[in-house]
Amino acid sequence: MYRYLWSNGPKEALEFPDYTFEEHYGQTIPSFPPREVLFDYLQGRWKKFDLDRFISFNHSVKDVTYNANSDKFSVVTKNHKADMLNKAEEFDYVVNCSGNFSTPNVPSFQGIEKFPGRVLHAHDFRDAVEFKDKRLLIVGASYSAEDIALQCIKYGAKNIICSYRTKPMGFKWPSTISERPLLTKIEGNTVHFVDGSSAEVDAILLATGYLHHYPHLEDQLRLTGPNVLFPKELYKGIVWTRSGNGKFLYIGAPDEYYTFTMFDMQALWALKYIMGEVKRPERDAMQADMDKWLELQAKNKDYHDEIDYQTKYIMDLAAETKYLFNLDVAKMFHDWEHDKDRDILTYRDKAFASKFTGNMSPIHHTPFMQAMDDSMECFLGSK
Ligand code: NA7
Repeated sequence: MYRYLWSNGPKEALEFPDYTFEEHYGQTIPSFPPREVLFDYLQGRWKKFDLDRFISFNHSVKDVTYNANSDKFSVVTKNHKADMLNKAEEFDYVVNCSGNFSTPNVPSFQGIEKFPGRVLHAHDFRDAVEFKDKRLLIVGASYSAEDIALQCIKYGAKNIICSYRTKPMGFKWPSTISERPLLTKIEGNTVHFVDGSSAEVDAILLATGYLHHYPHLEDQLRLTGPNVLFPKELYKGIVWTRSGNGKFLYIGAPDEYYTFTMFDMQALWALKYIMGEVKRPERDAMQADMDKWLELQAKNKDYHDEIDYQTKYIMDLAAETKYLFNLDVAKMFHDWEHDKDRDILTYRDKAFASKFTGNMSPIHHTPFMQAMDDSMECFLGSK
C-alpha cells in the first residue's frame, strides 16, 4: 500500500456488519480513509476476536502437494526465525488465501531497456513526491493507473499520459492528465503511440496489473488466468475443481468490488463447506454452475453490470450460508461510479451512510486534492 493511498471506494461498502467503523472509532468518520485508518480498523477487528492466536507468524508455506491415494495434502513450511524447513505436515483441507495483487504483470515494449529514466511497476510505486515536476507515462487503464495518476498530480508531477490497450478510462481529467492509445516503441526519452503521436517523458510506470502466482503450490493446484470477477475452475469462486478432490479452496481469488465483506462471505462458505453444512453437488452440476457464472460474466458490459454481478455472487454465498446480515451495497457502488464520472477529483469528498448503523458519515474537513497529510491524526481531525 503506497504512501498517500486513500481508499478508492467508500468504506461503507466494505464495512463488517459485526464490527462497524463507528464501533472501532467511537464516532462517525468520513467515507474515504487513508491506508493507516483502514489498517487500524482491520487490526481492531482481529484484536477484538483475538485472532492472532490462530496464526503462526514468521512462517511461510513452501510446498503444497495433494496425494490422491491418501486424499490428503502434504504441506512444507519454513520457520524464518529458526531459518529452517519444518517436516512435512498432513492436512485434510488446504485454503489458499495468499492474495493475487502482489506479483506484477510486466509487459515489455520495444526500446524500454534503453529508456534513460526510471521504469517501475505500480507494485513498486511508493511515494508520489518522487515524480514532482516530472513528465510521467503510465501504462494501463484501470484502478492503479487512475489512482497513481491522481496522486502524482496532487503531489506536483508536471504532466501525465495514461496509455490504454483496450479503452481509455474516460474521466474528466484535469488538463495535466491525458489519455492516449497503446505505446508502440520507445526511443530515448520519446514514446511513440499507436495513433502516430509521440511524447517526451521522464519516467514510465507500468500499471499493468498482477498475475495469479502461487509458486508454493504444485502445478495441478495452481489457479492461473486473468484478473476477473469469476476465475475458471473454482466452484462458487472457492473450490478448486481440477485436483484435490474438492478439498483445496481459494479465498479472495476474484477481482473485487466487495472486498473485506467478500473475503468474509467466502470464508464463511468455506467453513460451512468443510464442516459439511454446505455440500457440493456432483461434478456435472458443479460444472453447470460454474458455466452459468462464466456465461453471466461474459455479458458484463461496464462497471455497473460488474457491480450487480458481484452483488449476485455475494448474495448467493449469503443464501447458502444462511448469513444473518444483508451485505448488498450495490446502490452505494453505483452512486460511487456516478460520482467518479461526474468528477474524478472530488468523488472522495462525498459521504455515505453506514448500512449497519444507519448513520451518515461526515464530509472530510479538507477536500481530497488538497489533503496532503494522510496521517490518522489529521484525518480524524485531532491534528
Ligand atoms: P487491473 O485492474 O488488473 O488492470 C490492469 C490494467 O493493465 C488494465 O487496464 C489492462 O488493460 C492493462 N494491461 C495489462 N497488460 C497490458 C499490456 N500488455 N499492455 C497495456 N496494458 C496492459 O490492475 P490494477 O493494478 O489497476 O488494479 C488491481 C486491483 O486493485 C483491481 O483489480 C482492484 O481490485 C483494485 P486492459 O484494460 O485489459 O486492456
